[in-house]
Amino acid sequence: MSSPVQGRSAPPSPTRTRPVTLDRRWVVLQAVVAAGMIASFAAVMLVIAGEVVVPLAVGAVLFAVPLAMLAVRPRPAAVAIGVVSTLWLLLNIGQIGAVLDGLARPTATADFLVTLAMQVFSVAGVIGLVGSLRRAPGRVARYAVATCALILLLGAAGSVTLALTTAAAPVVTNSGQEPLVAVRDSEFVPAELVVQPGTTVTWEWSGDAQHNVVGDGFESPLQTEGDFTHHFETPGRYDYRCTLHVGMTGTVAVSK
Ligand SMILES: [Cu+2]
Repeated sequence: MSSPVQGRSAPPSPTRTRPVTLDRRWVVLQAVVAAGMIASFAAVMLVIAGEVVVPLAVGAVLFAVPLAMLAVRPRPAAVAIGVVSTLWLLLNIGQIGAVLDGLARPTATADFLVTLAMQVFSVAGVIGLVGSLRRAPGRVARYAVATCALILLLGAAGSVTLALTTAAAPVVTNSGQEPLVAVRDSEFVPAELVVQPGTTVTWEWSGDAQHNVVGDGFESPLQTEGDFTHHFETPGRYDYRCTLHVGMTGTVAVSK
């Protein structure tokens, strides 16, 4: 309010200062960012990895603390969310291969969407950091929230459409030839292999990065080359994954 001081003896401020409080819309943006990042981390652990991933759990806590503080101390909390977003984005530059990998496969909807969501929210968090520090006009924050929503909606719609219209991932049955899975950079090809009981499956490393093959009852070393075999006797679905790369998963289906 710019109304004159009423009935107070304190002298008016000699210079016009920026408002002390932060525009509510920046608070909303940072709340969306923190909640979005926590939801993305949770989705990776619950849906994709199926276990607690320590760096993601730590990240979730780092966003949850300032999120809880937003109502009490809006500006420091908004700044903190922006700082965590910035750190996460910087860390991600080192993982750019995995990020691009996730974005390059829009038909793997869950993996694609969490990867997209984490990029979108963390960039929004950096915008929120700058906006909160400079106490920029709130409408910028509102545009940022709207842009996040738009990108994620388009991403979800595009991914689901592509997944529905594209043929399912190739399923290879061992009809005589040796069942082989290529371990490439952040994917197993074929991702689903159907074999008969009593088959030995061979994984052959052909990427540049380190990967492993970890399933229920079998585990390869982390390596960049060579191969690994496992004998499948009992019918069932054997999901496996690389523990280094979120979303790098495969299945051996043993059926008669
Ligand atoms: Cu890997």
